Amino acid sequence: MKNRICEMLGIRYPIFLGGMAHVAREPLVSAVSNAGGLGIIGAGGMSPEELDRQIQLVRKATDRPFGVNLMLMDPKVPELVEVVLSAQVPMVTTGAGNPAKYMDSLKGAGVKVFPVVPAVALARRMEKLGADGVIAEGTESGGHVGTETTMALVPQVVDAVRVPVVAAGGIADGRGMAAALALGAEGVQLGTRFLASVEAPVHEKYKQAVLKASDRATIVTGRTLGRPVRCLLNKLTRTLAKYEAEGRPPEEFESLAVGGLRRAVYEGDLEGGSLMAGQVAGLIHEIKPVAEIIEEMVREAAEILSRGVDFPVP
Ligand code: TUI
Repeated sequence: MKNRICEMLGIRYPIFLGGMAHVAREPLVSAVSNAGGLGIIGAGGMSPEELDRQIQLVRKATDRPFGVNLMLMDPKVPELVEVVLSAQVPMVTTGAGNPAKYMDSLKGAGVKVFPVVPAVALARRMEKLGADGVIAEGTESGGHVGTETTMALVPQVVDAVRVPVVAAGGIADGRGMAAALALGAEGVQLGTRFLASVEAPVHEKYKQAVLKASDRATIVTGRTLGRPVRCLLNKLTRTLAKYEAEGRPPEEFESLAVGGLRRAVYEGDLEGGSLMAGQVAGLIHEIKPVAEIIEEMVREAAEILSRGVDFPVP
């Protein structure tokens, strides 16, 4: 039986590139699609013109399917949806909010929609509204996070919906992919692993910071303000955590945090930037080409899943 996600989207492997704002752009997006996964343009922080240009660049670099991620806290989402529709982008993922008000226009145009869901209730609502699949993302992820872990969330979402589930958060290699499939997911989405790739258009210092990270190198800040974001610990995130603990006014937090992701991605500002990364940063020891990451992951997952067990089966 063929994998439902591969069949629906016309891809070889059920591996999505996380739609990371400022990171999931050309040439990373086409590298993932050309390697048999699904490249996804992170439209967060883009103008409609920039998104249109990125779509054209991806189309020049690959004939394979790709998607666009809409970061729903972005006030420009309605215009970005227009760009997606007029460019006939085949699939969209959404994050950091409820995409209900865009579902009809996207589905009406034949766009496949995979909302990121941090909880079972939203997964059910999205399926009712016509989502083609859902991405169950655990709190291990980098960037904007929910509260539930991938290990606990994925099987609960799998039990709650009939559409295919993609697991995200805490996956960086074939072991993680095998685990996700064992939990009932039919695909995986990776961000941090692809950020630390040769093709990621990210400052070298940011990539090196991911390689240096240990298991406890990340922290979530902004939960008390309703915007929980996981980043590598550095001067900025330590200060933000201190401001929150002291109950300082949100404006003080915001004035430090604003522009943090741009400082990390474009300037490699290791102390003043928001180095968004997932808990798997500690698992990543080498910057590799995307095709190698994908091939190794698929081979490792298949090998693990073909093993028997070393205890008696009752
Ligand atoms: O969206 C993400 N991760 C992100 S977005 C982002 S951009 C950013 N830039 C600067 C500061 C802050 C953010 C960085 N990382 N992941 C998908 C995701 N979606 N995780 C959690 C959710 C989510 C949360 C609540 C999805 C839906 C939701 O619904 C709430 C509701 O309205 O029901």
